[in-house]
Amino acid sequence: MAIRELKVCLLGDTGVGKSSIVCRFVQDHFDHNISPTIGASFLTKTVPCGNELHKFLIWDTAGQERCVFTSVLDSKELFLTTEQL
Ligand SMILES: Nc1nc2c(ncn2[C@@H]2O[C@H](COP(=O)(O)OP(=O)(O)O)[C@@H](O)[C@H]2O)c(=O)[nH]1
Ligand SMILES: [Mg+2]
Repeated sequence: MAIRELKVCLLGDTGVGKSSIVCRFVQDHFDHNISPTIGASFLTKTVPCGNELHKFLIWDTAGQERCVFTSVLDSKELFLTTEQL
């Protein structure tokens, strides 16, 4: 079965729920006491989609990035921005 890689980068202010969204997507879990992200974290999740497997490569940023990630941004295929929930 073919594997398609999808790169995802979450951007948004600290505390708006980026890591919680990732946790729900990857582990189907919500943690009321989730730890603040330091720097950035990287997670993957593979889900079947038709005749393919879609492998999500997820960069979850800390929320304080302004310029550091500009060089990374160009290579990502999907950006999710979050506002205060
Ligand atoms: N009530 C509620 N709290 C949330 C939700 N999503 C995240 N939180 C809480 O908001 C806080 C910050 O979430 P976090 O995912 O760490 O935000 P991040 O800094 O953007 O990664 C944590 O205490 C979470 O438990 C939500 O949908 N509902
Ligand atoms: Mg976080």
